Amino acid sequence: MSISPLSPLENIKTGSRFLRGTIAQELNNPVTGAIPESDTKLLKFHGSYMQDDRDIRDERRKQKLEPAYDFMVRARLPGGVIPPQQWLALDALAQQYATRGLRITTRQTFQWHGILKRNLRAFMQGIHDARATTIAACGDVNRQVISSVNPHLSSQHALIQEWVLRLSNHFLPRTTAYAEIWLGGEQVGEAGDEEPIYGNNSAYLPRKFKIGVAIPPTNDCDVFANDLGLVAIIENGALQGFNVAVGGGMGATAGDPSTYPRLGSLVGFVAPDDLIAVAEAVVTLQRDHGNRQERQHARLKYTVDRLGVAWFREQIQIRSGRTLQDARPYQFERNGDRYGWSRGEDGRWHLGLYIASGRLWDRDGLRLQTGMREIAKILTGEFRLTCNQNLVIANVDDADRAAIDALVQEYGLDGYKEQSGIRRHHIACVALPTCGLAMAESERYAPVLLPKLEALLDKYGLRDEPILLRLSGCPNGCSRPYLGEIALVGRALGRYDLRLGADFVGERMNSLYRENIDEHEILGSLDALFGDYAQRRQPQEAFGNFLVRTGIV
Ligand code: SRM
Ligand code: SF4
Repeated sequence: MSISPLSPLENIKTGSRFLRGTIAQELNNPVTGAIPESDTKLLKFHGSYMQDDRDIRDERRKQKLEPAYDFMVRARLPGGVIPPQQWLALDALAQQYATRGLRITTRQTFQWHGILKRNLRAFMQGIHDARATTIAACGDVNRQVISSVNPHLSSQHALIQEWVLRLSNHFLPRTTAYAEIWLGGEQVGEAGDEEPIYGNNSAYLPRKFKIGVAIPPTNDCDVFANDLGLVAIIENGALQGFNVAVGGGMGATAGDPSTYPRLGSLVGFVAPDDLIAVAEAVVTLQRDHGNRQERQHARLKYTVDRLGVAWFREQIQIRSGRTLQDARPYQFERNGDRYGWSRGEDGRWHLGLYIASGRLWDRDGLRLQTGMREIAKILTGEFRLTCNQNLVIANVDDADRAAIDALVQEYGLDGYKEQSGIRRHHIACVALPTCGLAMAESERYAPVLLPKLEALLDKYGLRDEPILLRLSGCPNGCSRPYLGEIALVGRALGRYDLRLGADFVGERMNSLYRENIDEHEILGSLDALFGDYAQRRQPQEAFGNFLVRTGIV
């Protein structure tokens, strides 16, 4: 029997001397704005992607110029918590080095776009000085751990954030390459490096790995879209532990039916004290059994499907030395974010703000980035980014609310007050012009599409109806489109798959309704369906549930 060769990236990793490659030398090469391809793969583990401006790619090719290379950087901000001083520092970096403001991602952290190679080191040093990091924000490792933000009300939320931090820290790579390359760390080389979790051959994981923690009744982080999903079980106001789900993931490759989105499978319940051991068992099982030959089949979801959920459950117990109890009952009531002011158990206040596709910049007559800076200057609490690309100004003293409200209004951050239900519940991935994988517009299409959808909803008196809309520029699924009640998944410029019928709580995926259609057909299909929904829906019935109950999807 012939054994398939390892994917080329496996060799790049194992030959990288714990993620060094030749990144340090190539940053100093003034001849090109790029770095070699093998280094671009390793750079991801350091939290950065090489990109080029796709709007001007053809023009530069005609002029025989190299593409307009620059770098996207993603921070690691577990649970999306940002103290005001840190906000100011991260914002200052955006002003000095980035071209597109601050971008809140669907995994509640910041991305910066457009950083030039010659500035990359100073940028990373700036992130470090702001007491943040970018290590393992991307790459074949455990990435940013996400968690529920809404409502940020109880002492249990604060406790769960401590677990988020513990998980995040536990799975950080231990390589000293990051300090060496970016922070002027001692050039000690890899001799002393060890990776107790990821393996001492520098192979790290077969593919990216994601952990999410949801706090019922809100599934605002789409917990079942994560490789390891944890549902916090709180009884009588106290955290009992976590239900554990394995094998979630959204990505699919266009035209390859052997790839698919999958929701995590519940395998049991674990008490807090056993959480790290169980999580480590899941990560190392994937390290040892994940597919290292074909990257399109390398995520944990394929490992779980190949070896079976029962086998995987058993192996978690053997490896961790812990017994998984039966999953505990819980109920999700909603997805999406809560906007406006809410009051926590301790009497402090939280203000949820809507940020269109997470982009905070001063443009088109808006001064969102400046407004947030002014708020950061007076805030005594902290900021929390949400997994729906929005943010919460959290832990605000009663006495400070009026000043914050005034700034929110002055800088046009009060959009949440008037938005339609579908706008308040939409997510759009970045896509063009920065994403190298985009096949269609997404973030830039949202402001064009939304008014047209709103006009249709108005026709049927559905403007305030909360409907989960997800736009993605390709099937990779960065906006978790397979969990949208309505989703558009880009296939080519101006053409999308229309998917319909997920539930409102992130527990049922949608189905393909029309393939590869243009805007005219999208609006035509939805016009008819909205009309039907307005007429035949049951009281309180969500759009996705209506479509499934009536057999439309
Ligand atoms: Fe993503 C790749 C943006 C969340 C699945 N994602 C990319 C890249 C880096 C493109 C690339 O590889 O060259 C995109 C950079 C665009 C840009 O210009 O900034 C990109 N992904 C994003 C963000 C910024 C979307 C957003 O609009 O907010 C999100 C950043 C998250 C973060 O802060 O860590 C983002 N990506 C997601 C999610 C959602 C989630 O995790 O909850 C998914 C689906 C869940 C999952 O992982 O299964 C997701 N991104 C992918 C995939 C498909 C993975 C797969 O298993 O097939 C790719 C492509 C890949 O890995 O090969 C990808
Ligand atoms: Fe890029 Fe596709 Fe992700 Fe959108 S879904 S950001 S187009 S990789």
